[in-house]
Amino acid sequence: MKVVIIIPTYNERENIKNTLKALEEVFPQVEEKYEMHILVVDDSSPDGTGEIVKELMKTKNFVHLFVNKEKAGLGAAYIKGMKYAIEKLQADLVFEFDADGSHQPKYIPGMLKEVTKGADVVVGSRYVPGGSMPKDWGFDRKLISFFGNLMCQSVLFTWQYKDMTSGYRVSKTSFLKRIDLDALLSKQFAYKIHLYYAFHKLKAKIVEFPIAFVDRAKGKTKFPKNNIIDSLRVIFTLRFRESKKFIQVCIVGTIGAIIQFSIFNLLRLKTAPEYANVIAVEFAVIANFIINNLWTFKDDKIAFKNIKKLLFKFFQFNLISLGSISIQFVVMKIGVSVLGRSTLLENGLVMIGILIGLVWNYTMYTKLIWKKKK
Ligand SMILES: Nc1nc2c(ncn2[C@@H]2O[C@H](COP(=O)(O)OP(=O)(O)OP(=O)(O)O)[C@@H](O)[C@H]2O)c(=O)[nH]1
Ligand SMILES: [Mg+2]
Repeated sequence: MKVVIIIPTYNERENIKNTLKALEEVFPQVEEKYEMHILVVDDSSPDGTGEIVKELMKTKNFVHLFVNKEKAGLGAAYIKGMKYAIEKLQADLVFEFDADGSHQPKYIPGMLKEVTKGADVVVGSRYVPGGSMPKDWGFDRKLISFFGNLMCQSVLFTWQYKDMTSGYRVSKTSFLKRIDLDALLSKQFAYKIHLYYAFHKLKAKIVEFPIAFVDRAKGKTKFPKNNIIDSLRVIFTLRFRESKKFIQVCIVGTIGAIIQFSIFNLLRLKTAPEYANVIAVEFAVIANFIINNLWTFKDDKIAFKNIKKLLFKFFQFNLISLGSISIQFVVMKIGVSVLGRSTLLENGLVMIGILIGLVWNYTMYTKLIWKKKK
């Protein structure tokens, strides 16, 4: 199996030689089935990092170089490197690995062993037992890292992962090929968060492997100042994408309620109010079904031509709506009998009923009516 260690560089003249040497030294400890290669992605570093790599390539045929014309960001460099590793080097696995000495090569054999045991992605983690942060890092940088991870976990609901902002990772290219790398939301550091989430969505087996992250050996940081804002943008955009359908279902529900009120008021003077309301409810249900079909779930739309299927789904939709009404009935019944009666309380119970009803509707719509085709 071919393993390509991707190393992005920008002005790492003082580090690159040592980094490549240290990597080469651990290669003999790697299981024999892994064929190790290194790909440096250099953004035409003015300090001549690329020239040093070219010199080394004369004697080391496992070292490769990809040169970018200009500095385009950490994410951009890794994405280019991944594509090159997949298309030109036919890599089965790629490492994301920094040039500055922060990522210690001694973990590579262990991380690959996890792949042998069945992992699709192995993340070098600072927040699992055995992992650690640089001792000489200031309180502020540690705090930023800690809260960055906390934000990822709480906004994306990914509590099972402890270090979503780690830069040290090995992943199977079979998974990378299924991800649109050009569509990752950031070309900076935050691409890491998006990529981690993309692996999670693909149900990749992700293992966090404890690492001691150490401070950069030499040279200056390239960590851009807008990184925090950029990472927050990525996290919240991912969350919004996930919640989009739920928000749409809420909007459609509100439209339904407006329709129900309007029809009810049109009919109530001509018919008994209980009948007027039943007719009004059914109008709202029909409208909700049509709008959800054309808008919320347009990707999984039930074709209007397919009358039999449409009628069947509409029948199911009615049952689901009935379920929602029943939930609201039960909430009110139990609420009042346990807590007693008052205007505020009963309105609160209506609110709770609506919320539970919404979750019920959303779940049934996605799992039953507009189930994703595999
Ligand atoms: N090709 C390329 N490499 C980059 C770019 N930005 C950073 N790098 C490299 O990516 C790796 C990580 O960048 P660092 O500056 O170390 O970022 P950091 O690890 O978050 O911060 P420090 O270690 O404190 O400096 C290093 O090997 C950099 O040389 C870029 O725009 N293009
Ligand atoms: Mg670094």
